[in-house]
Amino acid sequence: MLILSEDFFERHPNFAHAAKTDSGCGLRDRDIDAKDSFVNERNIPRETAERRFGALDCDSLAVIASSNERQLLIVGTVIAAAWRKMFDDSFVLIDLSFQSFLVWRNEASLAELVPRARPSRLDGKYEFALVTKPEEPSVLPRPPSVESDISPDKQNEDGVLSVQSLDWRIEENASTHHTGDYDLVQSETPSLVLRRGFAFKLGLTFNRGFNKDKDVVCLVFTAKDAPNPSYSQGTMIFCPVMPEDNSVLPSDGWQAKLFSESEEKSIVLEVTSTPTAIVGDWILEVDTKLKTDKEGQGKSLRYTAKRPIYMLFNPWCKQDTVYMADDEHRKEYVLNEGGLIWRGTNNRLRPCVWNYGQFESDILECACYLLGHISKLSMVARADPVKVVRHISAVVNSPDDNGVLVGNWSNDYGGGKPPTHWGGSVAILQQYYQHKKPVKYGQCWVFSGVVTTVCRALGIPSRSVTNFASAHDTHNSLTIDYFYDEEGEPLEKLNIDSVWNFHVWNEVWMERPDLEPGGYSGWQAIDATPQEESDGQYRCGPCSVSAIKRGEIQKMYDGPFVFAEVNADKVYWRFRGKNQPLKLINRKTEAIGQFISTKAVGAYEREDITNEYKYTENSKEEREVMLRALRQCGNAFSRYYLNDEFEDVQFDFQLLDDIIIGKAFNVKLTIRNRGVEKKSYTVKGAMAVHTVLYTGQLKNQVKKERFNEVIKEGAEKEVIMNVTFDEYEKLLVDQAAFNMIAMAHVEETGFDYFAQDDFRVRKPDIKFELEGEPVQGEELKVTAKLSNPLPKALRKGYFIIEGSGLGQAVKLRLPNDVAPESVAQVTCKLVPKSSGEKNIVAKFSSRELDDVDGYHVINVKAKPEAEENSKPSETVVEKEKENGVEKVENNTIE
Ligand SMILES: [Ca+2]
Ligand SMILES: [Ca+2]
Ligand SMILES: [Ca+2]
Repeated sequence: MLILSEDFFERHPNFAHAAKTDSGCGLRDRDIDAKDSFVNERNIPRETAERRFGALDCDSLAVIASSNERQLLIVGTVIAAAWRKMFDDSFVLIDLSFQSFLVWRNEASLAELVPRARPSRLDGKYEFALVTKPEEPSVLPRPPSVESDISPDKQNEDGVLSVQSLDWRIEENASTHHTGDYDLVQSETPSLVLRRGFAFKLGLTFNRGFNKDKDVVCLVFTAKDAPNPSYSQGTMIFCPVMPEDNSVLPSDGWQAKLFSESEEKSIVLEVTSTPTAIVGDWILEVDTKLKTDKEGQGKSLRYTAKRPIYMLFNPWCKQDTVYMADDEHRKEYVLNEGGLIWRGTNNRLRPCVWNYGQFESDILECACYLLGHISKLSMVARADPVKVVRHISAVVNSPDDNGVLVGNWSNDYGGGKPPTHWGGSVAILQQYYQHKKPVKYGQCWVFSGVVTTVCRALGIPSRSVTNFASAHDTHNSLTIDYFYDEEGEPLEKLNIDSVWNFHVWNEVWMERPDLEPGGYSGWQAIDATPQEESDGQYRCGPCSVSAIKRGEIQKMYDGPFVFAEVNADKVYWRFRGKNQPLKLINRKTEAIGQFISTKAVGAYEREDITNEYKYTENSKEEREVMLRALRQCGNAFSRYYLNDEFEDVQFDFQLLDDIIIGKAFNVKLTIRNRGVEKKSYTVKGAMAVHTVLYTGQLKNQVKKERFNEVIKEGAEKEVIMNVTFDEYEKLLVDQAAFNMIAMAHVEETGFDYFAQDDFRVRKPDIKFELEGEPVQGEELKVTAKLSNPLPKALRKGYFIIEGSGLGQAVKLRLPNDVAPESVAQVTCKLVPKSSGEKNIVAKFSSRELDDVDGYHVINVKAKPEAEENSKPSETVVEKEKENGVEKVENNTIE
């Protein structure tokens, strides 16, 4: 048994990411299968399993998480059906016994990944213990809190050192940390704004001289909002002051070195934070005591700094994952307070000035507030720029969390300012920080402007990016789908994808240790405009721009959405109903994603970054990337599109017109190897025909055949299943409808094909022949004919012929059976009673075939005036013998 705690996921972001993503996509079938078979194979009583696992339904759990080549199955209990619950405040169990059916390489790599894991197995039984949160990591002993309120005069020279004042050395530190522009630094009572990973100086003045042989001074930094500050989570840092020449300093933690003892009672310290420190505001305390005092004995003093220290990301520090090498780039993307954001259309790119103002008053405080007080971002996650920017993309919009800006695209901006009102982020963030309520209103460029400001304020290199003809793919299909009916009319209800004239999002610069190896560092797209939910919240990214260019859409986060924005194909479908295959009728591959624009470094000019996101339109590479992306995409539209447009093996399922009852029919699947990849493919599959009820429900299987074909390079094969009348006769149901299905799987590419179609078994029509012109009151000789479609004789057949204004219906029995393929024929004489358009209707029934009908329209001429009403209305049936049909004696309806 292995027990992992929440903080495992904090320390191993790869795992958390993989697991969370799978949960976001819903469980895959194989995960469910794995879980079920685990339970079944081991005969775990269902009841126990349910108690242990929570409800064993699809919502509850079992997910395969992976880290590079290693995989493991995580089984946990989720009290609520929500996945996040599991990671936020529940627990996760991992059972080594899963290795029997999982790719779990060895325990060594497990141990390496999970240093706190404790494997054990109880008597071969697979026991799971429910373990809630791990014990709180122990906090290092602190001196009792005694305020340093003793005046220096009273202090004995031999007493505990007492801090009298603290010198932030603002100017010097702001210069080395590139933070001199912050309003916080420039104010009359300045605060220290630092970038992590760099050394800074602190001056301390004591009541007496510092004696390194006698005095102990320890700096204690506490992340301001940490609910339970702890050393192990990095939310409480202890920095004992070490002599400058100390060689046993820990190399990976914060350090405080004695820099100089310039004055009698003062010392200067050089403190270095780690490049992985938590970003935000910190409280500094200074603990002092005498070395001779034993632990817990003697007097200690604590001095608390009045103002917080702000710790930022550090693009100047090579060890920080937001490191940016080029100084000009840092000036532009971190320090530049102004910029351009493009709007307009792809015919008219319109640059608009935007004041980011990341150093203005309240902006950094607001950014820290957004990290700490809005929505959920754990303290530990605040050290990770990947999590921080994902969080920013969520909190800059108001849904879910009462974040900064309310989006409004209605043209009615009552109760707020129209999005075009704003010329920068400062007023928005100041208003938000003052009232802690969402500001009205924003659209994409406003959301993006605010995100740039918040990121730059926190030290994350960031820029606003505009994409023209930007797609909004609502299905994660990577296609902008338009549906038309068979008349060519657009189906508005289905047409929910859209293309925006322009859309603005952000790029942030950082490494992606959660995705590497593979080259995913550099610019990452994030998008705060609330468009689609990502794992249950309106947020988007960070999504590696290099991954998008290579079509690797499964790389965290929201690859399909970003890919579609810049390079979806526009696809036009013919939609013929829910159960019918979609037919691709047209596509446009170059329309989406044009002139992707951002402000140039060091100049008020446009830089085109379209080729950062995709290869040139019309190039071979651009199509290859689309193919790669579509193949990773599970969406049904993508699969249809793949086969129609990309797959080397193509399928065509021949749709059947209605067939005449009695006839055999073929179900035909054509498989073609396009030969692009110059190889053979093995295609396995099945075809089946079912009868269908009037309600569309499948009833009986008529026939099913499996196939297994090798299709050589460039070859084409037809797979045919023949269904005879004998096979379907007995299964004919109401309306005589059938459904046919073809399923195929290409072994080499993993492509799955599925198509189905409905068709009807139609009965033949009764045909009519007339002798002479129909005239009112005159006898009309009508012959009705029916060709026997069945491969068997029709017994006890009869026709019923009638028509409006043509007198009583007549029933005409056939004296003999009708042989296969011969024609049953009856003739009768009708006398139209009135003139005008009339219908002659005939019905045919027999033992073998019934409910057959036909009709014929005649135009009855008015009779000459003189003869009107001279004859009685009457129907006469002529006795006749023809084509095996004997005369009919009776002319009454039975
Ligand atoms: Ca939000
Ligand atoms: Ca779509
Ligand atoms: Ca394209």
